[in-house]
Amino acid sequence: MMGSRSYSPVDEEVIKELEQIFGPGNVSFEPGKIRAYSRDEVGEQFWDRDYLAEAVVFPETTEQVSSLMKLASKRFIPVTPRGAGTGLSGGAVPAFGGIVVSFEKMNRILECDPINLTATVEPGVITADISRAASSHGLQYAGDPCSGDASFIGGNVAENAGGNKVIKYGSTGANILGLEVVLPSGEVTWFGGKRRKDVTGLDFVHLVAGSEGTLCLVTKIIVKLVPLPECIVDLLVPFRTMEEAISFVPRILTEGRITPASVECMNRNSLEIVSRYTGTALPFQEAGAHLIIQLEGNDPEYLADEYERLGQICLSSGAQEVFVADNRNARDRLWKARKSIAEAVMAFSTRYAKEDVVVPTSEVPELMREVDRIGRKYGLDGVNYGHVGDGNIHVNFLMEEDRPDWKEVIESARMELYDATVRLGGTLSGEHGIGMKRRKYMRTFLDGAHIDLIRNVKKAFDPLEIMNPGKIIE
Ligand code: 2HG
Ligand code: ZN
Repeated sequence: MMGSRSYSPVDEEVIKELEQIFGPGNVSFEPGKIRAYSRDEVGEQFWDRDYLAEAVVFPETTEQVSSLMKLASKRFIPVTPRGAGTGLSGGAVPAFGGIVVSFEKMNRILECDPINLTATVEPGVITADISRAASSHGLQYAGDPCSGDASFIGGNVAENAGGNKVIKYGSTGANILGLEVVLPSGEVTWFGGKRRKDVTGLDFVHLVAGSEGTLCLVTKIIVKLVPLPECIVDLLVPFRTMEEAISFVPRILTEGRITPASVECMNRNSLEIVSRYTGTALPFQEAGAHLIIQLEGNDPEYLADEYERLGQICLSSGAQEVFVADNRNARDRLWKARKSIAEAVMAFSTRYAKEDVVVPTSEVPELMREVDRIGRKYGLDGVNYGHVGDGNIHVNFLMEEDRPDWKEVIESARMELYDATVRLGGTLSGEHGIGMKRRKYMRTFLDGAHIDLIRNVKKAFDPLEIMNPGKIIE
C-alpha cells in the first residue's frame, strides 16, 4: 500500500552529507523550490494529497550521483529522478518524500560523432538541442516528442517518449544505443555503446528505456543520429469525419508508397480549443478532423511529385482540401497549433481525463467510435488527437467545471475506454508512461505473471526499493 512504507527522513546528518557531496549551492530545502520540483504536468487536482520531496539536489557529475545513491542506500531514503518536469504520468512526483534529483545541471552535449552517427549527451540536455548541435554535420536526432523544445533527453529515455515521428523513426528506445547508469547501490556501469549490434548479455538499454527511473539513474546517453533531410513538406488535410481521416492513413503507405515522417490527426474539438487558446482562426471550419502528413527528402522536385500524388489520393478518398505547407513559416504555424493542444486543454479545463491509449492501427476507427459513444453517454466533450500513424490517440474527455461528481464520472468514462482498448488489442500508455497516475490500472492490461515479473526485475536492480518507489506497479 502506498504511504505505508517507512523510509528514513532526510535528517540533519543526511543534510550535512548531501552538502558535502553537492556543495551547499546544489542542495535545496526551500519550500517554494521543493513544491515546484515535486510535480510534473499532471494537475495537482488529480492527486489524493500533497506529495513533496524533503530535499532537491542538482548533480553536476556522475560521481556525485553515485555518492548520492550510496548515501540513499545506507540511510534507506527514496530517490526520485527528475528531468524538465514535462511528464504526464506523475513519474517525477516523489511518492514517499525523500530526495528529488534534478538533472538540469548535467546538460552538456559531450560529443557529436559524424562517423559513428552518434551523439553522447548528459540527461539534462533539452531534446531539440541535440538536433541543433548535430545540424552542423548535416545530421539530426530523430526523436521528436511534442515537448521536445522543453523536455530533457533523460526524461525521454525514462518514459520511452514517442511523439510525432515514431511512424518513421521509432520511439526514444529505438533512437538510443548506450547508457551510462548509476545503480541504486551507487555502482556505475554502461549498457550498450556506440555499436549498432549487441547481443552480449541482456538488452538492458531497452529495459531501462521506459522504466521511469525505477531501476537506475541514467547519467550519459548515446543517441543515434540520422541524416537531416534537405526539404520537408507538411500537408494539412481536412476530412468530413474522423472516421474518414483515420481510414485514409494506411493508404499513404500502400497506395502512396511513402513512409511519411509523421501522420497526426486532430478532431474538430482539438482545433477549436487550440484556436481559442492561440487566438487564430480554424483552417477549415467544416471539417470533422484534420490529418497532418509530413514528407521529407533531399530533392525538392521529387518531393513535390510525391506530395502531389499523395494529395490526389487524399482527394479521391474524401479529403475536402489539401493545404501544402512547404515553407518554414507555414510549417511552424501548423505544428505550433498541433503541439499546443495539450496546453490548451489544461488552460481551459481542470476537469478532464487525459489518456494515452494505443491500439493496432487497424482498430483506431473502432476505438474512435467507442470514444464518441462514451463521450455521449457521460456528456463529455472529446478533444481527441494524436499520433494516428502509430495507433496512439490522446483521448481527452472534458467536462464542465461545476459538476460535483466529476471524479466519478471521469473514472467511469475512463474504465469504459480501457475496456474497449483491451478488447481491441490495445494498451494503457503509448508514450506518457504509467508513473503514479496509471499504476492502479495495470491489472486491467497485464496479467499476474507479467506484473510479478516486473516486480522481480525491479528487485534485481533495486532490492531496497529506494529508486523512484510507488511508480508503475502498486
Ligand atoms: C502530444 O502529443 C503530447 O501533444 C501531449 O504527447 C498530449 O497532453 C497530451 O494529451
Ligand atoms: Zn503525444
